[in-house]
Amino acid sequence: MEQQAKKTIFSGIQPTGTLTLGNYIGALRNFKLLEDEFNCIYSIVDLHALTVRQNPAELRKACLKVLSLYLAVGLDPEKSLMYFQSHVAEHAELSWVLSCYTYMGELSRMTQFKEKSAKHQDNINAGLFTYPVLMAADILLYQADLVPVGADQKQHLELSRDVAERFNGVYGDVFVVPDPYITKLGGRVMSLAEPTRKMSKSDPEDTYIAMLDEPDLIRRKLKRAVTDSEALVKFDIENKPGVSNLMSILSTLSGRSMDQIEADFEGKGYGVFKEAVADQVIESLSPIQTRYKEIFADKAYLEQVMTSSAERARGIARKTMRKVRKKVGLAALTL
Ligand code: ATP
Ligand code: LTN
Repeated sequence: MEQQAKKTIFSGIQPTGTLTLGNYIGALRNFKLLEDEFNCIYSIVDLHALTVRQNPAELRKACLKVLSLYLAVGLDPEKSLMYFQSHVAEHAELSWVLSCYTYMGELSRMTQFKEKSAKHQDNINAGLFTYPVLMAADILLYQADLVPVGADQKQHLELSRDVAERFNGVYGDVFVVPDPYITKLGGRVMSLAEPTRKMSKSDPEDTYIAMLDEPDLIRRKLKRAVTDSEALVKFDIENKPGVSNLMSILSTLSGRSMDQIEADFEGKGYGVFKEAVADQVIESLSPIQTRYKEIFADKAYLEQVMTSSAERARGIARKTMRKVRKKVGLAALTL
């Protein structure tokens, strides 16, 4: 039988702050699960991070931290391409071209733009507004079929599809139109303090669990997580968002079903339940933390992964960009 080419997966994580349990469950964990079945490209989207003011030294460190975490969850640089967005100039170039095929009205409707501009009122910059165009450029440059992201990114993905279809409509089949790949369970881990909002690494420290939090801290944070006064472990997002969020975390990490969790904690109260969630989170994160420490200390290895990945990524990006330049009518320069 003829072997079908593997589909391409593209995703990215911003090197802003420290990665959370939300990033792990919604993104990183799935990245690893997809590695064998797909041709995977995972970017560290450092240009996106510039939409919010960053301390240069901290940003540089955060980039290496994310790469180390990619490797610590077990991603294999021989199989998955892990590279820094800013190392491939074509991202910025395609982003400009695509911005000429994206409407102001579309960008103004993006909830993330509305949320982020409310949060950073002193710095509502044009990059924050055109953020989704750069994201579309990321995806379309690599002709990705599927994009695994948390549910919060669905709207941005729909925009990427619209822009790709619009461009293809004018110039023929230049881009693969990407499909979202959103896992149902754990697609959205919620804040520990306000369980109706997503857990976010740019929120205050006690509202999230960081992937690198020490066990004691994880326990303390979960103990303080907002629940309700019913003392009943039951999955009901509407009326019991806090408990449901903790149940989702436990279920995704342990593989236990919601029914099973409800049965296991019947009549047991929230103290015991929260301890069990903490045990599971610690058990899932600690092997990653151990590997992370080794990898982050090995700067030569990180450098080597970074360099060889950038080369490979550039090769793919260059090919798409050549096609785009030709299609839109930019004169070819043969050097
Ligand atoms: P910020 O909070 O600074 O906006 P973020 O964590 O939302 O950052 P990214 O770092 O770019 O944004 O997200 C990386 C990936 O993690 C994306 O695929 C995103 O969908 C996913 N993700 C982020 N937060 C959550 C969450 N609470 N639950 C599930 N997935 C999440
Ligand atoms: N906006 C995304 C990060 C991101 C991304 C991408 C995700 C930038 N470019 C391309 C998937 C594909 C976020 O999660 N905040």
